[in-house]
Amino acid sequence: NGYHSFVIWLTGLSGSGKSTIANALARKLFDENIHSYVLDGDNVRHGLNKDLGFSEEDRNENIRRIGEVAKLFVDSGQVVLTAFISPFRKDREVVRNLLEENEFIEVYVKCSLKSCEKRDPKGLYKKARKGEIKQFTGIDSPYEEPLNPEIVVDTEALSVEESVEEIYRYLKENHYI
Ligand code: GGZ
Repeated sequence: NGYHSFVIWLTGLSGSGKSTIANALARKLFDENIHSYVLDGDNVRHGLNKDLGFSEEDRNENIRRIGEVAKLFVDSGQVVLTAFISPFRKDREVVRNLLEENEFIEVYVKCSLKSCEKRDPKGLYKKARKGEIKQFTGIDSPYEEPLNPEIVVDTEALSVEESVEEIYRYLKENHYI
């Protein structure tokens, strides 16, 4: 293949659109003959990281392991798309530092707490507000916005397709693909 592999690291609140965008981007890349793999809560938190919860320590370890896995993917020549809240700046920096400078593309999937809470696709915010889920990001656990992400997609303003297009354009313009 004619490209070097890389990690697209999506970060943002629950309900911001990370997994949806990652999966739509994977489909678009596939259509361009670029094979990628999406890592998200569904395939990581139920398997490799099923021993971890949502305390700050466990989130640190969750992201550390995902970073190591992403690095293995890159070493094997795969493009990897990750969709985790990854709320702590220092954890995202740890992953960035594991990889080469041009291998880590941080995408802030930006959506206000208010809108995420309004979307509430799984009813988790409602449960968190009632105290049925503790340490929920945005409610009683922090989210640290990226200060210098490669890309910001504002999912309150953009459709899924438009967000995907933004990321795709970045990849083209910067000769990743
Ligand atoms: C945040 C939680 C929590 C708590 C369960 N806080 O919207 P979802 O449901 O499908 O995605 C969320 C997912 C977050 O897991 P991550 O591995 O991405 O988190 S982190 O990067 O912070 O380690 C949400 C669900 O798990 N979920 N409890 N307390 N999200």
